[in-house]
Amino acid sequence: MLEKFDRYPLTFGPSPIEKLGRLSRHLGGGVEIFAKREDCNSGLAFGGNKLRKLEYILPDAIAANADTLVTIGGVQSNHTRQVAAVAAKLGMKCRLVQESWVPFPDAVYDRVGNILLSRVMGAEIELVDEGFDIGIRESWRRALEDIESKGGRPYAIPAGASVHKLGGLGYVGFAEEVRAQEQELGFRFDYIVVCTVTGSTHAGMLVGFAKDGRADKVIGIDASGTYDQTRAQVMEIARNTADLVGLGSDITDEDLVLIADYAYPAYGVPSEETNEAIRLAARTEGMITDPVYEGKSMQGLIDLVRKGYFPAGAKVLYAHLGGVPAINGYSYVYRNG
Ligand code: 5PA
Repeated sequence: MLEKFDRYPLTFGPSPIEKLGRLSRHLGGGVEIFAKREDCNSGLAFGGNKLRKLEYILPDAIAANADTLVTIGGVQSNHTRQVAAVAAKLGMKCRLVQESWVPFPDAVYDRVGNILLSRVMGAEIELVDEGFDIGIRESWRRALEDIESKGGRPYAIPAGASVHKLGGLGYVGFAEEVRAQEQELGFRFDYIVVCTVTGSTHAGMLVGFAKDGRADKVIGIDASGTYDQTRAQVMEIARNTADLVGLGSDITDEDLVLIADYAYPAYGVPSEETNEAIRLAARTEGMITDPVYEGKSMQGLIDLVRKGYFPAGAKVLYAHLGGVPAINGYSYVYRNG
């Protein structure tokens, strides 16, 4: 589906799929859980889902002769860290707008984890006191204008690389990669579980898995806490991406499964149940998930298995999208494990 698009390789190649046998058994053994490890997909500053998206965006930035990548996120954004890494790798400048999306009181929240890594990689960081919003932000527009006014050549990447014309392609590629891995494994996954916030990861998967009739088997776990806006954004990106790749069929509202139940108490704030899920994955599999994104989709996965949402014998693929560095911003929560 992606042959006609340029791709700039930023990842190691197909990310590994591993069976989470101890976690599956702990949850009763009725469902087989696997993880696709997008969290170790690259050597660029710990990797993650944004690199797969950026592989299809970077050729456009290079063709535009840009000299500065400009993007936006929260203080502990994984996305901004990955853009900083890509800019360093390509010898470009990087300007990051980091807003106060998370009302989190840890004393070193803006000193450790992702933001620390972005600073070390040489990104210019502007901290802005604005709340959470996955849409286009004024602060980001101002940063673009500022660079232009100083004679720079900025390239605009929206939050999560999502509302960008090429932002959905990477996760169409994810679906194709899973299909190839299924050939080798000798079976098909019945469900794919994914964490959804700015939407292009889920949207790309919808288009990629629509090709073999599995769009509605992609189970999105909302971590934004702004369900309606996220749902609308996933749908819009999915429709645009379907057009772009020439899918030949429509993505419908019924295809989009997005579960709101695990985003509480707020974006970026883990509930006690999220923390229990993080500990369980860590203690059964040595697999680390973060309190903002993957811990919430892990919580969703565990709860859905316990509730019998997946039929007996189902094979469920948990997309581990990265994000581990942010756990350092939550040191007080995990001070005793
Ligand atoms: C993020 C996003 P989408 O934004 O494509 O829906 O992906 C959600 C997601 N898991 C899931 C991890 C580890 C993520 O980092 N992160 C954002 C960020 O600024 O880091 C875009 C919000």
